[in-house]
Amino acid sequence: MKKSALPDPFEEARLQAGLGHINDQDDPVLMVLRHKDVRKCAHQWQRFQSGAEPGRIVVPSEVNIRKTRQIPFELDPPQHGQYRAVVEQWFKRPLEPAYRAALKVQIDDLIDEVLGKEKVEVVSEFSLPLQSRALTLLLNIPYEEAETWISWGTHVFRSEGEALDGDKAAILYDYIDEQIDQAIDNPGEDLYSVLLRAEVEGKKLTREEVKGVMILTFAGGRDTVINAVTNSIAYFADHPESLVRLREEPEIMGKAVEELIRYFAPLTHMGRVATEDTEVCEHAVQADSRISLCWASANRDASVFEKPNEVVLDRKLNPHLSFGFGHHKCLGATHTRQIMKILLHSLTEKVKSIQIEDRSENIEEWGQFNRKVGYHSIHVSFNSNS
Ligand code: EMZ
Repeated sequence: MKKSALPDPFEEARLQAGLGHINDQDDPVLMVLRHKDVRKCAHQWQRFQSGAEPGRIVVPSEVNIRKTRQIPFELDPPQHGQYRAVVEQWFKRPLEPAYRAALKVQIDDLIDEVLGKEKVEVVSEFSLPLQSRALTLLLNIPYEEAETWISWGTHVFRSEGEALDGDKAAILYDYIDEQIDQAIDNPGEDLYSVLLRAEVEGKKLTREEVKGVMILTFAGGRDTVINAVTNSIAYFADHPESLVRLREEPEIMGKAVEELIRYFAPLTHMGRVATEDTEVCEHAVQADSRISLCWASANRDASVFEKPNEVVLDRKLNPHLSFGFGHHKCLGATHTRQIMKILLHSLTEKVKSIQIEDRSENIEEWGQFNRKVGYHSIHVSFNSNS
């Protein structure tokens, strides 16, 4: 197995029971592992809700570090749809030609920058700046603001060796509060101002609700995008032939993006809270207990994907669940797909090969499962095409 591979730790449990067990801060989680069951539970929002206590559907639970409800992610229908409608169009802007052109300039510049260096640490010097600079486009605010976010490191709620970090979270909350104040004093065309003007059922969003959307925008697309970008670099370093293939067959770029996102599954799983006594895979689930929908496991389900553990760049049918499933499908998916598409294009245009010097893997521990999700750090050199 190549070193850039992400092994599937769930296979045996998925085949045997279809379930896994985690004790997360004394609030256990029953992991749902099969593609079919994950989709079914995602659909049953009345039985498995998202609108529980803020932070509780995230695994590891964030109930101890935040009170603000993330919107629309921690709401159920019908409120979910009403709030989602406020931001849906905004999050589709990455499809606009001008947005894509601006993103291409950012990514090209970054690649030129790393090509000029002898050695690069991908997570901190490539993926994090890429994610943060791209976020200025999504928020429609000045490019320079990215420097502040880069200084926060890869995860806003976690720090090295610590699953949850309340002090770090406070930096984000204070920052968002300040930004909201500025947008109130000086409204513009940025996401804060758009949210402050928005209405649901004829009523303006409260400050807490605006904050809830902004926290989600910052937190949800951070380590996930960073993992997707870092894993892509590691993958192309180990598979120079794939870079050559994409250069020669640019028409498969869209499929390749979906396949890498399936294979990487940057977010392992997402929780739900049972509203009644029920069962999953013939296993009893008590009211008010937690389950998780394991996207990473579903993506390797051999009853759905042929050769699930291989990256098949032009995979035809690819109903992967990396962006979730059902009405909660990831709001940032359009933005992420554009980042990945442009990244692959720019790499094929500018980079001949990538050499890895050393890497430190990021292994998540979920009960009996250890899952590699990406890297803490990875030192490489980029070699130019020209
Ligand atoms: C939450 C979550 C959203 C959570 C789609 O995922 O992402 C996590 O990284 C955050 O910690 O708060 O935003």
